Amino acid sequence: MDRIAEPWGSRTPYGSGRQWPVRVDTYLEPGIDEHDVDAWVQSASVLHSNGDGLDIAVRDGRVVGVRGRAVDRVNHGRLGPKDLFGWQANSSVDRLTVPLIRRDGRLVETDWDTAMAAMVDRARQLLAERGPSSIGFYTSGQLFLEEYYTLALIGHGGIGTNHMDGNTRLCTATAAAALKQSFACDGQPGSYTDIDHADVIALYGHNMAETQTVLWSRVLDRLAGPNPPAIVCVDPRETPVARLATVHLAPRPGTNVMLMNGLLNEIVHNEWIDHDYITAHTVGFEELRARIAQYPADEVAHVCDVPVDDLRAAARLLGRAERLLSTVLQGFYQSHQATAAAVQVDNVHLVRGMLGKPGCGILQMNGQPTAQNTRECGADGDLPAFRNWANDAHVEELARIWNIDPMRIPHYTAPTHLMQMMRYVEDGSLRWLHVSGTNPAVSLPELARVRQILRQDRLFLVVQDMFLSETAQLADVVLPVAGWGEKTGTFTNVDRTVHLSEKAVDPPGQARSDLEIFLDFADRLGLTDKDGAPLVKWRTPEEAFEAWKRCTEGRPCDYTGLSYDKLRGGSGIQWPCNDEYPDGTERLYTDGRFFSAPQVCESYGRDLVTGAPLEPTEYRAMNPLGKAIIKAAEYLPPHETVSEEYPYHLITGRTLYHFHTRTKTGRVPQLQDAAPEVWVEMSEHDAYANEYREGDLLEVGTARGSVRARLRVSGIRPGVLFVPFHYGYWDTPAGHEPGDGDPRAANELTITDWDPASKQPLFKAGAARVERVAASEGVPSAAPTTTASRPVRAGVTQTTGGPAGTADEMIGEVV
Ligand SMILES: Nc1nc2c(c(=O)[nH]1)N[C@H]1C(S)=C(S)[C@@H](COP(=O)(O)OP(=O)(O)OC[C@H]3O[C@@H](n4cnc5c(=O)[nH]c(N)nc54)[C@H](O)[C@@H]3O)O[C@H]1N2
Ligand SMILES: Nc1nc2c(c(=O)[nH]1)N[C@H]1C(S)=C(S)[C@@H](COP(=O)(O)OP(=O)(O)OC[C@H]3O[C@@H](n4cnc5c(=O)[nH]c(N)nc54)[C@H](O)[C@@H]3O)O[C@H]1N2
Ligand SMILES: [Mo]
Repeated sequence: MDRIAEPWGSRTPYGSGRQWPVRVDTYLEPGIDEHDVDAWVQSASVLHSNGDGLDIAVRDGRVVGVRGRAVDRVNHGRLGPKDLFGWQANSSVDRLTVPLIRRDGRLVETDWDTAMAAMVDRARQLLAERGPSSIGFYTSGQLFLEEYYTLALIGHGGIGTNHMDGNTRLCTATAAAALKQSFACDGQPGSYTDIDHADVIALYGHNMAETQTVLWSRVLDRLAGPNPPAIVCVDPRETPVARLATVHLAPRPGTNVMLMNGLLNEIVHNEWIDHDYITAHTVGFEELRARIAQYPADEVAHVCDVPVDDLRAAARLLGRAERLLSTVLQGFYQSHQATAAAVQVDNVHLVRGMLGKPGCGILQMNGQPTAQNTRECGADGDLPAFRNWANDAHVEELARIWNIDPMRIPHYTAPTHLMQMMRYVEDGSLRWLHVSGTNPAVSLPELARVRQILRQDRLFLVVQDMFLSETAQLADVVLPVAGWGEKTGTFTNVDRTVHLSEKAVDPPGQARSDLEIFLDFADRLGLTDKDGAPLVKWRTPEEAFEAWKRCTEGRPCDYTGLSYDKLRGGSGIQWPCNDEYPDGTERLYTDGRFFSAPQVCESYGRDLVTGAPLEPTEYRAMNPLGKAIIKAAEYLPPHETVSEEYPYHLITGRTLYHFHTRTKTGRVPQLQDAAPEVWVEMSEHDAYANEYREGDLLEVGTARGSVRARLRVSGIRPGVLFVPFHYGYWDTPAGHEPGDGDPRAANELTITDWDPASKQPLFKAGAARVERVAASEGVPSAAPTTTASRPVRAGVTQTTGGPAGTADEMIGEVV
């Protein structure tokens, strides 16, 4: 099957409460078939958060393909287009293979000793002259658990800086913040198997069809089977999810809280609620009831600009569902009032008592493959294993595990979030920044400012990457890393499933794993514990994993029952996994018990409007018995909104075929050809009003900058523009400066602003104008036709992969 043309593959229908059938997807390099493969090495996908289990095919020391793992609980053998083809990026000719160092303004090749010494010398000097707060770490949602835990120990316990964050700040900070508000602790309550049982599935700002393609196949198979679930979709674009929805609400961007309050008001007003559950297991219901009463359906429909009948229809589905599954992602997390909106989805479940039972799940989704681990391990600034920085007993316990003085672990205030770290770099207090596995020169908002900040002479910038990314091009030292398939480690997906990913092949040239680099860094800095022994007490991934297990003992994310051996051979396993739950745990909160007791909880919560952390005493007074917390929120108008000068709402996001800044997918022919260049989506209504045509070259401008892109007339809501954020400048032809000449990165346009509670930047909340630069001459834009960017008019060539995009499917029992 051509899996570029048919991203979700063949249907294997199944009914409510049944097992999702197995379908094993395989793609091998042309000319290779299964018996040419020397070894199949166990792993899982790292190009999204779904965690599709797969085996890597190796021949002559090279990766030659992948095959889905039939036994894995996540995918039952299926793979998506990025899973099938994305691995080819590993063998690109332009991988980084030796360290680079800046000399006389230019990056030149060097050896590991010189590169590491430069980085360590500068860190030492700054520590002596300016202290730990001059040092910062910015990591990823794409490394392995073992690497994050090591980095967290070095940062929190060794150097003692509070300036540590992950690109999870841009990604799933709001998922964590919402879970901390509602349950006082991170960790997804739900399970993917809830799809097998649900009678209503609600997707809030989540284009699952494009961003977790295999999870969407599971939904498609339910839709094709007996007793299909109803689908509620909340998204201003006509995504593949919206097209199959029972009710599609396409709200005005930035009005999610208004919409949620309206839905909750309908649900509560109609008494579609579980009073016993509310009384036994929650606090805060009366405040919610009073708040949402101020959001009558007519007014909500007006502000959100959705038909009031659709609003009521959606509320009825949510209110009468017997098994409700909700998923939330960037349409909420990166929009105005992110945490407040995401929390209202939790509230729907709490007032309906729809939690901890088959089909009744909340998935405050992650985006990146290992984002859960960034958060768990504390590489995002939180303390490891969901410890509470504001609880001295938690800090002392961690200090005991690490054998250091508790005062060495910064906990005087909340960890510094990335946008604040960038500000510290800008004003010169942060002078040494280590960036691993992320490309901020494309993925952060307001790129002109970001480039200026990262380019400063007084900043010492270290970038650890597989490729010479836009960010690496600005670095003082570039360290070449081993990527997925070239190193061993574990990672955890959205529904808490832990997978082992084994090393299949050697990395190119002198590249080293992130773990090896972190260990070398700690050694060279001479970091020690309070007895003078080396601070980091492990050398291998498996030893790091064993150390992590000890750190999680007794915490919500308890890994003590897992081991590399246990993760080998079968399916991934969901945490908590310990003596009590030796096979892992399908759902959290099954008995209405939470991790929210004041002495246990990870967080005391924050004010949703100001973001101020609650004091321990305030939390104890509010939730002394450790129940779930129903937190009401008022709707506030967005900071930036449309005006005469900037009449369109601008939202940004993804397409099915690319991953982020394309450092991998842009190097894979099947994926790059499916979505070769940036485009801008506009409704037919707006195109007609402006006399624009499909394929016209438009300039999209905001108060920050501009981007040139060809027009795709799509099913997007009138008044809204969409620009995918994948297109940076690493493949800019020689002689062009990134950002000059052909501005195409969506983040040239986006605003420096963030949610007060989660500190997640607002990538989907801006005002823009457009003008035409050149007419199309009848040539359509190159945007994919299989996805949300499907053209409204015929005449655009369909997106296909041809023979190169063809992969095998085997439907049936376990092979
Ligand atoms: N193909 C692919 N898959 C990926 C990734 C990728 O780059 N490519 N990245 C992974 C990562 S890290 C992430 S975080 C996830 C993201 O996965 P998603 O969140 O599903 O993807 P996005 O396209 O960022 O945004 C989802 C939707 O939000 C809608 N939206 C915008 N503004 C609003 C609003 O105000 N209200 C509402 N209700 N909706 C709005 C957009 O129209 C868009 O369709 O995907 C993961 N999977
Ligand atoms: N406008 C706009 N901006 C956005 C978003 C949006 O929707 N709109 N979404 C935001 C979201 S949700 C996310 S997650 C971010 C993503 O933004 P980034 O994190 O900047 O995106 P990536 O391209 O995934 O960058 C990861 C880098 O890590 C490298 N890498 C891969 N594997 C490894 C490894 O094992 N070790 C090391 N050291 N490096 C590795 C890759 O080559 C790549 O350069 O973008 C955010 N920015
Ligand atoms: Mo993300």
